[in-house]
Amino acid sequence: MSVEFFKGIGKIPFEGPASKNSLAFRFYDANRKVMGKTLQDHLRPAVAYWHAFASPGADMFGPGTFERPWFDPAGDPIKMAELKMDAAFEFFVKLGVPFFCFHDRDIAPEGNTLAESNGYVDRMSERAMKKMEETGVKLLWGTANLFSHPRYMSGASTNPDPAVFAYAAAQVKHCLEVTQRMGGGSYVLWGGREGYDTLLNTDLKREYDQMGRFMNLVVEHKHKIGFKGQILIEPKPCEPTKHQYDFDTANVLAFLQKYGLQHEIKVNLEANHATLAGHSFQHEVAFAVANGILGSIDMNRGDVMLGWDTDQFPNDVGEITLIMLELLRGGGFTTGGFNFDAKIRRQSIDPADLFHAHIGGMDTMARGLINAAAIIEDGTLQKFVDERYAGWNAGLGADVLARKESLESLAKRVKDENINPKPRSGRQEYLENLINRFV
Ligand code: XUL
Ligand code: CO
Repeated sequence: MSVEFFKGIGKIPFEGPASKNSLAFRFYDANRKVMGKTLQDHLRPAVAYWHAFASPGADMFGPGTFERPWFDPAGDPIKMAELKMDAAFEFFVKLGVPFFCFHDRDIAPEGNTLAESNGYVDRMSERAMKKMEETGVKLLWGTANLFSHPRYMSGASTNPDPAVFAYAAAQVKHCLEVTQRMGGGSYVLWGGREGYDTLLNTDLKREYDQMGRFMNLVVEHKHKIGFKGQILIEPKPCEPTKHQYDFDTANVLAFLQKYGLQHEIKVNLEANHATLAGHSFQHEVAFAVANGILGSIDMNRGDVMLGWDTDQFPNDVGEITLIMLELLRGGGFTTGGFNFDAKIRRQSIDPADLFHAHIGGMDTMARGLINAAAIIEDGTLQKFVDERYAGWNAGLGADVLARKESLESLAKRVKDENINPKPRSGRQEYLENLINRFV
């Protein structure tokens, strides 16, 4: 029996909207059915091991503020990793969350050689698998940390030194295999340092080609070992580098097409990465859905007054309603889900703060999903959009799409059929009011 870390906190119940209990769900009723599927199956929420358990609460001006027994600097690194894992699974079970996500370096310490590090990861993943079996908690996705160690300071696959490329390849090979053993639904590649700080020392073309080669190697290995999960790239425009190559979904799509990977790799979007790229979160989800490459979503939010990746828990029901609308229109998740890539604030030092953060996030997502389903069931919004584009379904519009027209024939039709279009209102304010009826 492991030591209880979250003392005094039991299993988080669902108590309904009227509840004033801060340690209860008000909207996330896991088994409630919405459009034929339970909330849990729609949302597939996951806890991010790194923010919740590996991060000490440090920022660039000061050290960690979170007192966790596994941060004891005098402790044996493996014992500390075990303690951390016990607390993590205690948290997953008490929260009632079906999934978690991890980096190799979150669950196990780094050794002196890659072989030693891999050994630690194997040992800790075996412990995790036992706990997964006991608790029923599953792995949404795994990923390798290719950005913390100084060897990766100039990038992993995009490093000027091919030895770093090789090291990263070996690390990903192992983490992909561990993710497969653990039954992970996806494998994520976030290009944390795949970019540049200055073009003065950077051969951009070479680096892009290196990354294309790397991703092809990952996909080849996935097929070789028979991993059935989805490979995902996580776009982010900057931070830690000045410019990251996987800038946004449009950029990643172009990259995938250039290197022949458009049918192999999808995206893991993140709310705060979308806003850092100058897009709304909704734009990124809509763009990924429209292009058939939405894989999974890292759920968080930024702060409109701050220009960096604050990774806060979502709490804006209006915004999340629109995200859920795009998701439902796209048919929902298959192997993906909503991973809370979000951290509690540096001042949130009580273990209960971790519960409040996730409860709030899950409630916000549940409300958003219920609202979005009501908007879809109401049908007014879709009817408006359908009518707006109805001209493309038959006649002139259909002829253009069927390649029956040229510039010449269109010029002739405009003249012969007396075509003289009249502007029609986009009715933005009416539609905004319509949405607010459901929020
Ligand atoms: C960093 C970030 C990462 C990835 C996984 O901004 O989002 O945590 O999700 O490496
Ligand atoms: Co992320």
